Amino acid sequence: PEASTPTAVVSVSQYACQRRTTTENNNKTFTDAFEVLAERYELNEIEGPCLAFRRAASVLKSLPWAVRSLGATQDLPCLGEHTKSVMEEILQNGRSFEVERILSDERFQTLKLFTSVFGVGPKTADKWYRRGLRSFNDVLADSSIQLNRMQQSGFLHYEDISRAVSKAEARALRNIIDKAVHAITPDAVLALTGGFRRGKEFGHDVDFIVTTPEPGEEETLIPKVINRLTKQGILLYTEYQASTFDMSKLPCHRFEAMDHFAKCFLILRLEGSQVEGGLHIAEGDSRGWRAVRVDLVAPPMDRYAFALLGWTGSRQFERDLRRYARMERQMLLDNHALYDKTKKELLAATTEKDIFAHLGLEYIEPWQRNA
Ligand code: DCP
Ligand code: MG
Repeated sequence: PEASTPTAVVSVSQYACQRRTTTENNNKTFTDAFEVLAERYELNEIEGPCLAFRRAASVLKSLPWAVRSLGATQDLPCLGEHTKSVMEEILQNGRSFEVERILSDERFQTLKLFTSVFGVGPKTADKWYRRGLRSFNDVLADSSIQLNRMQQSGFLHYEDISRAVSKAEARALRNIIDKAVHAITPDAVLALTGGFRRGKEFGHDVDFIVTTPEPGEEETLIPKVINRLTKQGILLYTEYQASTFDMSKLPCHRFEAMDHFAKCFLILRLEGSQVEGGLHIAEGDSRGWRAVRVDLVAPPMDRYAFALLGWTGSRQFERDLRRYARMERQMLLDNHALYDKTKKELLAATTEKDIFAHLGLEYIEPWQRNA
């Protein structure tokens, strides 16, 4: 027989949008450690190493096998010196001392605690920390701190919002939003997006895209939905942002964290009776309802595919789609549009598949985008 059959080497792309990543993670010990390191750099506003650890975690998440030795990683992209030394430590000791040091660091712990409140970002958290505040009680007892409306509801509903939302709860919310938008416009389109569209069992919120075929009508859709939810008495918090989208200003050249579509950040009251199998709440909680974070985005219909692709995530998948478009295709992609810099034109798309095709990428299903 042949002395040796060459092992099929399927190379792993450096771009998450060329990998298929399901919710099954075979390398959780490594990726959890990388996430802590990335967060530490993020909180210290050191972007390069933060991104490097996020990319490395994303590569390992895409593997259908568990890494058992450093040698097994030699053909993988995006694993640098620092990353490999952390992996080596974990392979040898089952844990990383650097990660443990970060997790026991007072500043890290406090910033993580403060940013876990809805409406509190890294800047505010750091300001509170530098003031000597270390706990929620410290913050709430400090009379010189003026919490904004978002932070007030963040503290008010802290227990509920920091508890994961289940798939059944997401489905119940879909029914509520579906009834609302269709009562307003019978031909409205509603899509569940974010982590739940990727097949996740739990999420920190529930994300929806709503639109209508009538151009311009999508801009009034969210205020009308808000109105209806208010009348139903289930709106606990709302932050509405009107559309600042302007087709003539495309393409946007720099990466923008947020798009310009009309949107709202809500906290809704979800009744247990509406959730199949019941609410995902603490044992002994007998209120019969819980607060849930919901985001609604309303792009115009001709921007729907771009908005859907942009809001489905994951964040790393989105980052790499944009990076791939820019680096490999001389194109600019964001939640609004795809621009071909060579042809100097905007490319049309009615489905996500159209966008992947424009980019010359194989289509990746939503549940394969958990990069
Ligand atoms: N998104 C993005 N950049 C942002 C905010 C959002 O690309 N600054 C996209 C990618 C996210 C999606 O929107 O996947 C929804 O945002 P979420 O924060 O709700 O993230 P997920 O739904 O993916 O996860 P979770 O389960 O935490 O809600
Ligand atoms: Mg989400």
